[in-house]
Amino acid sequence: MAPALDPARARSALLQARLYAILDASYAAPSQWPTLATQLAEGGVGIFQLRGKKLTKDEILTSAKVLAALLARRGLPLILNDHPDLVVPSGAAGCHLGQDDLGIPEARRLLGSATLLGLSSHSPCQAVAGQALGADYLGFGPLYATGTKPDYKPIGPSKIREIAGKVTIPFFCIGGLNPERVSEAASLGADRVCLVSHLLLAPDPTKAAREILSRLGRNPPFKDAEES
Ligand code: 3NM
Repeated sequence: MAPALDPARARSALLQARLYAILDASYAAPSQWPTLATQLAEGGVGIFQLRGKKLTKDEILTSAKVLAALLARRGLPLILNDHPDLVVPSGAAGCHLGQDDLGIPEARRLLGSATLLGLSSHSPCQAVAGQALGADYLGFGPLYATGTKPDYKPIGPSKIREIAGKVTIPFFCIGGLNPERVSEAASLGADRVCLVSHLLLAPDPTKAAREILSRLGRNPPFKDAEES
């Protein structure tokens, strides 16, 4: 197995990342993931997640090994959606857990302090709780209705102001984002976003990633924006 990304490097990449892409099997077959990951990394995506809700463990492990090694060469972390048991065998940098998955403290006990643990949060209250439990980063959404996670009620972009004032770990706004909505989210204090369908279905993924990053601009965090 190719050497995994050094944990300190993975953590520093997380802190620098402003655009998070999820390689989701609902939009792109696993055979397309290496090409997509390369194109998106060229466009400035700073962290990736592998999400294959209908894939078998073996299929996830096989794809994760390839992606983790490909991304490690660029100094970028791969996070697995769920499957904490596959983090070490695949060489991934961590895993992303939902509110109903294994808890953050249990995953931490299993994987140790060097592994990146992300948590989906669907309200400012869940975000604060996730930080207190020791998550390294949060997903915050869905901001808007999305066919990628259709059973979740959108929380609306105005909640960004609330979470930005309450959590200090990185949080990635997610759900139904496109360039216009990223501009709106940025104006409300979002400085990190996570996208699935917009990036995976783009005719030119590199260009699409660059455009999203340009929409994030150099907005200061909400606290500073309020002070100025
Ligand atoms: N998690 P798209 S929303 C995977 O709110 C996921 O926790 C969400 O996909 C959350 O960019 C979401 O295609 C789907 O809308 C985001």
